[in-house]
Amino acid sequence: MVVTISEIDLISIKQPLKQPFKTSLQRVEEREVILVKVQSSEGLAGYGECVAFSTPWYTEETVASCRFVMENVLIPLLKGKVVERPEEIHPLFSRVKGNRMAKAAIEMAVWDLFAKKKELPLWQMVGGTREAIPAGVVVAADETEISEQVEAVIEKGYSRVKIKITPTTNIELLTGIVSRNPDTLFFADANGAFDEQSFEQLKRFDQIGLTLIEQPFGEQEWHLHARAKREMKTPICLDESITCLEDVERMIDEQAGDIIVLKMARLGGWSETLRIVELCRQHSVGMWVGGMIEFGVSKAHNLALAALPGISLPGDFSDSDHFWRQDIIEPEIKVRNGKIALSEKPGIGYAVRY
Ligand code: OSB
Ligand code: MG
Repeated sequence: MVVTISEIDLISIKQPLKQPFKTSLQRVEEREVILVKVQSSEGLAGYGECVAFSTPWYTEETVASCRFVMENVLIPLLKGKVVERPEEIHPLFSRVKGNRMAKAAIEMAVWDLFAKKKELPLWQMVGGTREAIPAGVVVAADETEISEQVEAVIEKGYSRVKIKITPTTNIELLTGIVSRNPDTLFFADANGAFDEQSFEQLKRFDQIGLTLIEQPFGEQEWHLHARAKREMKTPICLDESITCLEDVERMIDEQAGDIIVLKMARLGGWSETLRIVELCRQHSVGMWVGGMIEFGVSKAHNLALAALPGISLPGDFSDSDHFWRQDIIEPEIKVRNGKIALSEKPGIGYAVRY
């Protein structure tokens, strides 16, 4: 199978969120992403979505840095190339240092393009076996709003709810929420808000019955994560710390965590992510697919990833209308009975409108 890459377009997408996304790191009210459209000489189009934020509060890359690197470095490397397998993009881009989010957006568009060329749903092309993906939602609100928002999402059918925590989170409030909802899985995400001084505060979360605690410490705090894994019974899950295969190897070697969050954007795209999934399967490391407050193109790639065997926990998969008045895909993503059905159409399986 041969694909000649003829056109690569970058399209800016900007929308206000329906309600502010509040974490200890940042308050997000408006979201800007770059939609990537890669076309082949025969007129097929593959899509990726660059999910860096406008400022470097979550990862080092930004919308502006990604646009610069894509326009000036990555697109010139790829344009006009004859590609036989989507796996060729990762080594082609490896001469460029870092900039994984920029690379991922283009690389993922090429994977979509190949799936369309093969007339296969992307989830089938990568070896997915599941037909419906369990949904999960994030409540990122002020403490006064959390109880009400959790009840509202459970009412909507979500059976996995992620709550943002800090060293000053009201434990009694959280304990009440978890114990009132015994059929719901609760994840707690700290986005690195704890440190050595607040270690004892973290331990208070061990008694609540959480499914996992996500990224309690900073991304390079391997020792503290290993200490948390030793001293606590709640599984420790790494998100920000995991940027490549070597980070996962380190987590395993240093026993610094039990579970990882897969974010293809941060990992540089499909190739690296599939290597990581394989490694985690071999070492029985739990995995789930994380969100980035993204639009439907990124979500569609993530749904395809979540279809793989070994992705053991529900990811950040909410309805299109959770964040957006209007998503950029058709049909929009809809949670039914706590699950999202995978599309049977080729590629990411959704039409893109922008
Ligand atoms: O830490 O998981 C995170 C959103 C933006 C940046 C970081 C994170 C998040 C989320 C996922 O919590 C929200 C979602 O897209 O469903
Ligand atoms: Mg996280």
